[in-house]
Amino acid sequence: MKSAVLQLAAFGGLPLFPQPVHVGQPNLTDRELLLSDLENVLKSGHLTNHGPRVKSFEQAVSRVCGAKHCVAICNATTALQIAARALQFHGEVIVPAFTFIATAHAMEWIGLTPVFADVTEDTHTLDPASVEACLSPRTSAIVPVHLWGHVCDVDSLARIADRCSLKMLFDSSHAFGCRSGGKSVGVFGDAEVFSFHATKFVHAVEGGAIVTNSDDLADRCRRLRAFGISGLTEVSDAGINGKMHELSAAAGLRSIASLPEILSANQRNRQLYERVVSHLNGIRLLACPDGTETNSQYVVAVIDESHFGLSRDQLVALLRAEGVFARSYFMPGCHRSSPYRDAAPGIHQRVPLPVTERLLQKVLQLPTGLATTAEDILRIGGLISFAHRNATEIRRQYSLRMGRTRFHEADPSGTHDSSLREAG
Ligand code: T4K
Repeated sequence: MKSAVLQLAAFGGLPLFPQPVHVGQPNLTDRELLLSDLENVLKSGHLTNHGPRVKSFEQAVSRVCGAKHCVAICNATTALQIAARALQFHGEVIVPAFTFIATAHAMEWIGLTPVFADVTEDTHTLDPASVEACLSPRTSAIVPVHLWGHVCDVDSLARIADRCSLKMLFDSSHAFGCRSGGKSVGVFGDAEVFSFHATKFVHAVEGGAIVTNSDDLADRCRRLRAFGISGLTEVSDAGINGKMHELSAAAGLRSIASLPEILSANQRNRQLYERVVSHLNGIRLLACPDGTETNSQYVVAVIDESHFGLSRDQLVALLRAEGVFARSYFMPGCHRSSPYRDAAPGIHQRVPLPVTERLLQKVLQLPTGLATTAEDILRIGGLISFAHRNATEIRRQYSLRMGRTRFHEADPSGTHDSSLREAG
């Protein structure tokens, strides 16, 4: 552990983690079993197009969600597009400004107009009052996001959707295995979309799924994911190729089988982080909303610079130099990203987004998952604590270097100054 500020890697010392630790390191279990599953797929000769593993994967996802249908898709971005098409979204779609850019881009890419609503400070999920303020005669749908695996205020959003006859499609990319009011994520709204990307809680290397209780909607999604083909010689829709392949499904099945193990590692990590930072002024971990259960796949810290002594960006830069690749999702914010920031005023943003603006400056994510050990967390906690105790001197060293900081040589961001810019 460091005993002097000049031992920090940012100022020339050796990194505490020569082997970097990342947010989003894939959860991998039972490597031998996975390899033998993949080998069996190859031996079978059935590599894609509605094979047996995809069907088993769909059944396994439906079981976890307690939902009638799962339509496996190649990734969540395409799944959002297929579901939005199947639900006949048109005109404007209300999405949170504080989310990964894919939520908005998925809508924009199919000719819809994302309109950005604000989120609440306590949950980081859509603020129903801000959704109300975004409504217009052109609004056809709401796409809330269960950000960080924290379930949205589903009931309030459903009341708005019912009253205004709007469709509701949840972007549940972060929320596989989460629950609210005794129900699993997957049964809310018209449909929910999951991501099974390698960085997710449970993953299929790349993958996504649309989950719904509607027979009609599931049929439409199945058709749209495979070119709109509805029979041997019949094409009934302008579909796309959104199929998941058998190797992905086999990896996804293996990952779902390990869900309890991954969940308990995430919960243990979350508790350990709480222990190592809870006594520090100016940093707190975001808590799961009351009445909900989270998969804890993200450990989200909120920095109050005036009490912590360093800004979020200064702390992230310091951690990264040490080989702790904390993230500052979702800088710079969807509304500040192209093409939305370049559009005429009032197209994508017609309400103030004060909470999103604040969160963009003070939220960071810390490594967790199976690859993060208890020892890692104790050392990361020690670093954060050291940074807090020595904040004045660290700020002085930063200003002497005028924002130039030494980064870990394996820094994947390639960002070599302390004002980190991350689109996610
Ligand atoms: N909606 C929401 C709310 C989402 O968060 C996402 C995706 C989507 C929709 C769309 O889902 P997909 O179409 O992808 O299924 C990552 C993921 O690529 C992205 O899936 C995820 N959200 C987003 C929050 O995080 P980046 O730009 O941060 O990826 P990258 O490559 O920087 O990876 C993050 C970290 O993970 C790296 O620092 C290293 C580690 N990593 C990553 C990969 C891919 C590994 O250790 N190994 C790996 O193989 O977007």
